[in-house]
Amino acid sequence: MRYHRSRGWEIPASETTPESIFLNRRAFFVGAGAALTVAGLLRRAHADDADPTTGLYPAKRNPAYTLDRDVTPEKVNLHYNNFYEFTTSKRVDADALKTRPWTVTIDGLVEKKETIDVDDLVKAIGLEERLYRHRCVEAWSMAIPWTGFPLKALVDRAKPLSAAKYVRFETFLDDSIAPGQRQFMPWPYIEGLTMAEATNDLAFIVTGAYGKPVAKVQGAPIRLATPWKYGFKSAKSIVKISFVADRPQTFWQQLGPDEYGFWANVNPDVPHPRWSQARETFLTTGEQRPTLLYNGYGEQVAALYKGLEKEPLYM
Ligand SMILES: Nc1nc2c(c(=O)[nH]1)N[C@H]1C(S)=C(S)[C@@H](COP(=O)(O)O)O[C@H]1N2
Ligand SMILES: [Mo]
Repeated sequence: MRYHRSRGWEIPASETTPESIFLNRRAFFVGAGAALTVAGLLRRAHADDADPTTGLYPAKRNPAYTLDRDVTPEKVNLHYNNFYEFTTSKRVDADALKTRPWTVTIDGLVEKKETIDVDDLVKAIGLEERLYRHRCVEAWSMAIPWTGFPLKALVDRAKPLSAAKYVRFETFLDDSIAPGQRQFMPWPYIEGLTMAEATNDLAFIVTGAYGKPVAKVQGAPIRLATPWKYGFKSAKSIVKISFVADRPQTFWQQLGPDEYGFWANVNPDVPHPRWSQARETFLTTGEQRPTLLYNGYGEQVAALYKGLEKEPLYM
């Protein structure tokens, strides 16, 4: 975002419509073969070593989470991603990521430290589907049917000690499969939330999307979704969740301390130092809309920030 200004997101909004995304792909010019190719791409994006949870999808949709726009087509979502471990381009190839077996370590200031297989975690907590908006700090947005469970369920399971003030998320580190990690950046990718944020009902651990296990480019097998914050908060392919006393130093803060902060709550009135946040471009249609405070989720989360007005809450 700071370091690769000339990449995909800087192309004009008119070029970020799905049509141009796909028309640019040679696969779409091969006539009758095109449908097969798309099916192949989708299959490849999901194929992996045995995932014993596939039978849990699609999960029951939680009707409490509604959208003011159409869901972004899956094909668009799978071909316009941010996953710097692999590339700074929006066309991510994460096939080399081996997502089974996959364990998540839960540690730090908790009663119950554990390293648990992601499938055991899913089976223990259970799954639901939620429709969430997603607003990238680059001013584009999507709407996604995520499957997963409230982060609060994981917090409750870990039984944090009173000294735990923050939850810290860490993405895998393996530069033999992730070429981006051979670039000079502050790996591994770290993100963080306060305990109050982590236990807010909206904070969601994602293991699926579009009614099936989440794809590699989307951060398989387990990622975060915090829809009132800019998208970079939602760390992908998580291997460790730590309960800590001090505010974590995040990946983006380390890369660009003047541009990316800890809180990163969506606010149309607080511009990024290099561009406005007043509007957003919806990726499906290229339609522009006014950005909403807390990405429209203020009713659920505004109270979290009472008394913190002096903090840079929107960066
Ligand atoms: N580990 C990791 N997590 C990440 C990123 C990343 O580069 N690496 N990019 C972030 C950004 S900037 C966004 S907008 C979302 C993108 O999620 P999506 O590709 O599924 O839309 O993932 C976030 N999580
Ligand atoms: Mo983003």
